[in-house]
Amino acid sequence: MTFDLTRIRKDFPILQREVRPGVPLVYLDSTATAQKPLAVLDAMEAYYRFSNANIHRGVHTLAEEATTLYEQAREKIARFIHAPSPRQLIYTRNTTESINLVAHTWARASLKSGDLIILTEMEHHSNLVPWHMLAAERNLRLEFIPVTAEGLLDLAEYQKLLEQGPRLVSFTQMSNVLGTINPAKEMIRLAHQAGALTLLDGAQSVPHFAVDVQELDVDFLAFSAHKLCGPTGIGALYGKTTLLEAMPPFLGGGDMIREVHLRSFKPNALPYKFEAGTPAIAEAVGFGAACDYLTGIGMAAIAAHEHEITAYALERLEEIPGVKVFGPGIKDKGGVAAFTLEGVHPHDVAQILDQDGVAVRAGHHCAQPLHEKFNIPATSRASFYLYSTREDVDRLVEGIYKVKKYFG
Ligand code: 7TS
Repeated sequence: MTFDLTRIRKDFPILQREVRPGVPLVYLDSTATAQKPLAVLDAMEAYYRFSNANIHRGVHTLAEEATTLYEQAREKIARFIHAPSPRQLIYTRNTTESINLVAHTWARASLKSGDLIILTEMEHHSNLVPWHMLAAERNLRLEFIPVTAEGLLDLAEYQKLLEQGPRLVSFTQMSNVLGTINPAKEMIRLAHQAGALTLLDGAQSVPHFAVDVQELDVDFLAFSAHKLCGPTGIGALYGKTTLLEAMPPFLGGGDMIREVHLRSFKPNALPYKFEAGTPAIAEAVGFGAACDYLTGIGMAAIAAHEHEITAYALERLEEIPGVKVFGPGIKDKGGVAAFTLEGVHPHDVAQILDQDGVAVRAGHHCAQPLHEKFNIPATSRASFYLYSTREDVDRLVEGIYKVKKYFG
């Protein structure tokens, strides 16, 4: 199958809009959230128009249809990450909630005072703060794999940290700022060798290249639908069955129980044990449709396209005097280009680019410690996805030259 960029762009109605009359949108903020194709919008609308009902509770036709759609979506998402069984795929609200779920259940039940968790300096706040909170409660130790000047993880330091006998190694497969794609498989192997469990933050990896939980042998994987062309409000946690079965439930309420008495309850089987209350049903349907959509195009083709666009973007950005792009070279980098422009605040860069319809994000991108490491308060960040074009990059570059002119 060939990668037909023109066709793909037609699948995304929002890419046809103008930000202001005569100013077409150049969307370069897919790392924050991806745009949604018609396949996802239609699946969610069809669910509400024809099949809306609460799940797992009714015998009527609509309730059965809704339940089937919800569970079929789970199967699609589980297949998307090559999970052995859909029972291992728990719906959450997003990556953040998936990580919090592991912190509140497995970690809270298993870790004791003095136990060590290894994280990295490039983590998103959602893979830092849950551990800060638990560390304060349980007197845990947190150590961080350093990031090198080029934006790679220092694996020699990682090996040294492993000698301290950590219980968990939790890290991102791809940085949302540097774009660094970490050697997850090898890092997981080393963690296991040291007797630790592993949690992979897949928020930026699962949308952009094929992630196979069995090949990685990862214990937990967290990701969000909205970054892979699905809706907001839903994400997933994958876990190994033995771990999930041994973990206490997370939130209490309807659906997560097998039986309830006035003074006791018995938790439900997997995956329902972790899904309390009426879930995001339409969103689950949209999540499944998004996985189908990406699979239909092919994750390898998507990754190859992003690689080409990112390589082009790096080449063009680096030729602009005063621009510094953070993170490794194209060999180790996904579709993210965070940069500074000498003498101009990143927010001003983003604001002026917006006048030309170019949407980039500015700030610390929820990775403040990483920015502190590089001694900068913020960066402007352009990010790419399957629908990004070379023309998008050209418009970005033209915009940056305008910013330079504006600021003299
Ligand atoms: N982990 C990484 C690596 C991320 O990039 C993000 C979101 C999250 C976790 C949290 O995902 P959520 O769906 O739970 O919010 N990153 C970004 C970003 O870079 N700009 O906006 C959100």
